[in-house]
Amino acid sequence: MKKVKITEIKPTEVIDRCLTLFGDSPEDRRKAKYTLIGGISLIVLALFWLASSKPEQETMAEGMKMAPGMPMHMRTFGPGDGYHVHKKIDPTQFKHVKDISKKSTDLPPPLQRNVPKTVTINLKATEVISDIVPMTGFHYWTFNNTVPGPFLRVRVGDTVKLTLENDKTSSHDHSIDLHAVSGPGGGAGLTEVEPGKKKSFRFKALIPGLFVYHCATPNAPTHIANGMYGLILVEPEAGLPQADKEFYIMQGELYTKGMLGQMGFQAFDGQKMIEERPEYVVFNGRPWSVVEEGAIKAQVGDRIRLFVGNGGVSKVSSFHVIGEIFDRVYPEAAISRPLEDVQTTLIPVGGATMTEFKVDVPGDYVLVDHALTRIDRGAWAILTVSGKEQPDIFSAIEPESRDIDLAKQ
Ligand SMILES: [Cu+2]
Repeated sequence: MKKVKITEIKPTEVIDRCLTLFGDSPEDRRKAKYTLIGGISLIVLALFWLASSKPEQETMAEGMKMAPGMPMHMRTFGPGDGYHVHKKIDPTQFKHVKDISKKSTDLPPPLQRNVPKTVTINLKATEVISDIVPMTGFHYWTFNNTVPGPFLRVRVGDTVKLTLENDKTSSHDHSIDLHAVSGPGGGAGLTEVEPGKKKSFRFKALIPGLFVYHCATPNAPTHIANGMYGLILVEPEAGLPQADKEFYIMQGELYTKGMLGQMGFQAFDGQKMIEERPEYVVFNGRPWSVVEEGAIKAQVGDRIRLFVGNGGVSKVSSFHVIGEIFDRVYPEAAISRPLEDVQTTLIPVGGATMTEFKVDVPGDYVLVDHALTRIDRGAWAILTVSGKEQPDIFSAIEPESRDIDLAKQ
């Protein structure tokens, strides 16, 4: 018998020899050939589907709902219409904003009227590129090109006509849910708007308070984590107690693919967001925003009011000013029930607080989330108080020998 090397057999001959198993006639072999090709195709397709739908985390429960529009590696039990499909974007296609952070001093003064009126508010949803820290770019989504968005100020009883325009360059629809609204979705459903379009709605501000607003377009936490949040103050009929200075601060989180401090353009990381592991926790959009030239400035004796919100989307803030005690805190921004003499106050995610205090001693005060490791992630600000020293309240002294002896006992 002639020996045939394996390499001398052509693949088509192998197929032909296999097909003889299904019959001798050309018709039988033709049918078998198509059946074989069909079968192999089905197996390849099944293998591809299995490989692509395999969850990243083996611990994920089976039978989870996979929402439409959700990428294969992301699964959710949530009621929304799917985990965020983060589109790959080209950073050169978006407007570059030099400084994304909202100035803490950029807010309207107290309203000087005691009657309600109709107020018109125009906001623009934009997607821009800006630096989290120098050399670390990010695709921020904003209201009016800053994080947080504009501080809105109305009076209880006002009718607010709000228009949201979505910039034509946006890669997503956007919307606004204001917690000051009494009505479904806080306005989100009525303002969900495609790029290049506008939507308007009207609401009556029934309850005074300091309220968060944010984008609520699915996947809502993604839109918030990219920067779409701000505060609206609904002043009570009699206004707020007089303050010498008011400031606007909002805590937020950034979820980047690269670790804290990694340079280069950073894509958003949805997996870190769902695991509540922000790389940055910031005041006013980025680290170092309310520091140095952005620091809050006051004089000894000033009565300061801080409007502080928390966009989140995950971390409750334990807000504290190192070296000060709040004379008054409006917990969770409930204007009718202030607390007095408070050291640290909680700000829920999607909530706000107002703190008031008189600064007695000059120097630099650090504003923090007292979950203090978050300072390393960016959650700190500086209040610089200038004026005459107040040694009767605060000063260094020489230790007395009798005190030292007492300490040794
Ligand atoms: Cu949005």
